[in-house]
Amino acid sequence: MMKLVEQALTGDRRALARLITLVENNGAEAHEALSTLYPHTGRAHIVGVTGAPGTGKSTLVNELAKAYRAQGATVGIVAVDPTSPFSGGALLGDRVRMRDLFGDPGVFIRSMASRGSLGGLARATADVVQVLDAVGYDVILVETVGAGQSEVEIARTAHTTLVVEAPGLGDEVQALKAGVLEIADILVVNKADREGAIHTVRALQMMLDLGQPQVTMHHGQAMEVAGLVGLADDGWKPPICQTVATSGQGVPELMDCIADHRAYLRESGEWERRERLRAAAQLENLLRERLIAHLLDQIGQERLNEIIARVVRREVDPHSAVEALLRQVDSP
Ligand SMILES: Nc1nc2c(ncn2[C@@H]2O[C@H](COP(=O)(O)OP(=O)(O)O)[C@@H](O)[C@H]2O)c(=O)[nH]1
Ligand SMILES: [Mg+2]
Repeated sequence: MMKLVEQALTGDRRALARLITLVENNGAEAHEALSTLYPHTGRAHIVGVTGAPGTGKSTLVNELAKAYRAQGATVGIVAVDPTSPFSGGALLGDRVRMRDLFGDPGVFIRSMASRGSLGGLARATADVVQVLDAVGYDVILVETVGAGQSEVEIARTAHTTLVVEAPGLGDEVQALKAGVLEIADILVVNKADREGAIHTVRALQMMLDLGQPQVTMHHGQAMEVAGLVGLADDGWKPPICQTVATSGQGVPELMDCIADHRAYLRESGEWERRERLRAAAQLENLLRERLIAHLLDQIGQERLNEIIARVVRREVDPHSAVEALLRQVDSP
């Protein structure tokens, strides 16, 4: 295993792929590998790309990757979208389009297998991003499908989050409904070649103007752990970029926005704040996973089933049931 880590650190792609599989599976060896890799992390710019299915996220990620390559940067891609072309759900046309990336040694693409639990997926995604960061990818693009809380969870892995919208998907602003707008650092109206794109831009603009105080407050995921780190005096207003991912139009401007955001993060101290948030969220996630496993282990399935049945029979309420279970176990 340590050999695998060494090989991956020297740029061996096959070793890297095997290492990532190991890390995804989350055993004792995975933890050892991650702890060896950890001192090498912290250099990559992690960019989340989220939005409703069909808005063009994968196409855009593909274009961004090509543009970064043209600048000489290496790119890691993590696709958490099960319908992503990167994860095998592609139409033939998409596959053909992705081929230019697949042959490039400066690009590494990984799609995440679906996990049992949301927490498991967030954990695995964070770990895989960490591996790619450690082995030296300059930019890591993380594609997630925008559907609410799960994106907020996974977006915490990113320094910069793009929320992608597209006109003509039935709703004017899909992310609004899913509640992912507040995590946007940059809003992208893709499919700008389509009719109605300007309406989507206007709707978003209005949202930003109306909701500025709230957007400012949550943007950067500050709400959930406000007690820990405090709210940033946030000087960033999410720009709205229009793109045509299929032709690459607007991608250079989007790249500029991403670079501006990175510079802003660095200059404002927001980079460190987000690193802190990220570490806090990751620790919380891991603690939760471990504590629950530990508790369930001590309580035992039989006792748990018994108390569930009593709750169902209204012999005990859920709060008291938890009290009773916790009284029964040692603290870890
Ligand atoms: N007209 C147009 N179609 C696009 C654009 N970007 C992506 N598409 C198409 O939209 C469909 C969904 O794209 P995809 O990248 O898979 O979306 P995802 O589900 O958000 O990852 C594909 O058929 C793309 O070719 C665009 O800018 N304009
Ligand atoms: Mg996709």
